[in-house]
Amino acid sequence: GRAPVRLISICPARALHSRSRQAAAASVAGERFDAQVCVVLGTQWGDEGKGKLVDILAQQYDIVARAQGGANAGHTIYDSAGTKFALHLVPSGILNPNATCVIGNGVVLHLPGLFDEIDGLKKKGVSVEGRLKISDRAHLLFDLHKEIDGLREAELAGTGKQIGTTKRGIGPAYSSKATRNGLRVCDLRNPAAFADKLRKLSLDGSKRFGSGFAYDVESDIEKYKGLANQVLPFVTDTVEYLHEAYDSGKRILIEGANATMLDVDFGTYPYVTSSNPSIGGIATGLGLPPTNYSAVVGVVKAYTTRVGAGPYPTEIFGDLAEDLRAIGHEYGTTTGRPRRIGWMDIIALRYTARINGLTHLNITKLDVLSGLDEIKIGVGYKTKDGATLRSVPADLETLESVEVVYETMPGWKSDISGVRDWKDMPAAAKAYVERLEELVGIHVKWIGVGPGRDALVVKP
Ligand code: 2SA
Ligand code: GDP
Ligand code: MG
Repeated sequence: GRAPVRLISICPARALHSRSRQAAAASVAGERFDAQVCVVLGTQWGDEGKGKLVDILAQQYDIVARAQGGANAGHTIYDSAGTKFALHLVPSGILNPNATCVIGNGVVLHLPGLFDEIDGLKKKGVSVEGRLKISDRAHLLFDLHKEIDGLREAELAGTGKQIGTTKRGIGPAYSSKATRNGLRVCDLRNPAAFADKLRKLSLDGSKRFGSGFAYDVESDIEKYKGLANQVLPFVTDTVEYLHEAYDSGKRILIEGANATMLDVDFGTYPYVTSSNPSIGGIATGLGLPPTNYSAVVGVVKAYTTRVGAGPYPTEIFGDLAEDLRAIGHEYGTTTGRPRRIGWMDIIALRYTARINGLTHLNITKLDVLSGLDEIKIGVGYKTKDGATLRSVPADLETLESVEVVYETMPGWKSDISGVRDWKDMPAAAKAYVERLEELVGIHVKWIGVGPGRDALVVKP
């Protein structure tokens, strides 16, 4: 049975309201993080809590940039007053009024969605004017891409092999980019050529999907005349902007979206997203080279979750999964879908740590595990023929059939959501974090103990 004390951590806004808390939030990440360029990446299947760390670190950075993905991403953050924000395209640095946010060339951009998001921010008192820069090389994601996403998923439904996409048009938009018939933000500067290219793109959709393809290209062409006027003031050459900022000593924080196990190259293909949420996608998505990165922080949930279909070796079912889902609020930030739940997977984490060259870890949602009698850590994959795998296999048949070897550690009974100092952490919680650190071989710098800005422990 689980101790009721765990339910306390459900309320995110708890005790976040006072002014003194706001002051505390300013230094919650610890002393100034000594990295001129810091990259924050998801190390599992997404929703590790990247947005929260980016929001906190943004207080120490001049620029916060997104490099890949689109509005499939959902980053939930709470400001110091406990107000909730769900961001999709706008970088999670936007709540810091001193930060300039950049949407890089690697992002696929749905303009109506972007302006809805900007309106939503405005209603909550957050203005993006003068602090949002959008790459003129970014590809545009149109309603036609969303429609194709839905049509493809519907086709796959018959085979039982749906990806479980967010239906935000991500795969089709990156397909257009790779097919070389996509439209870019810079195309908005030339309305006649824009209209011509969009008609050609639409024709491609109707050839492939026939009468099932209901996209009204002419009305979208009209709509984009207005959207072009709206967006062009934000548009710039972000490669030049970022390099000049870097050369003048400005501090740049890069926010990864999705995660390496969903990477189109390294993830559980085809159950992946269509970008590279790993370190390479940061370089291609911004034009800022890896030799400029001084820290690569991997965000690691203390357990794992996955939304969408695909292999998931450490998945948990039944009451425990439901319990963790309820306490951790494990529902999609974009779609509201329940997330699948599992134990920590060290084989996958070591694999993603290697690929990304991680320098630090942020363990998140440790509070959600409070009250468990024991906690499992997946430390090995055994194949049907008895072999032990040292890394994540490429083929899904093997991955789906592995037997996970677990280590079991004792849990802790007390609520840790109020802990702010490593020395106040229960011994069993410390032991769990230290064991993860030892298994992955990378220093854990931050530990999340709640969704609020102040709910962070800096580990010595
Ligand atoms: P897509 O839409 O083509 O990128 O979907 C392909 C796969 O990638 C997964 N994916 C995600 N997984 C976790 N979180 C994501 N963002 C939202 C969130 C998800 C939501 O923050 O909660 O609200 O459902 C995200 N975006 C894409 C997706 O589930 C597919 O497995
Ligand atoms: P992202 O996609 O990686 O930015 O993560 P999401 O925002 O989609 O999902 C993470 C969820 O966990 C959000 O609802 C956060 O508010 C919440 N969260 C982040 N860190 C913590 C933590 O340390 N403890 C708890 N309980 N919740 C957290
Ligand atoms: Mg998310």
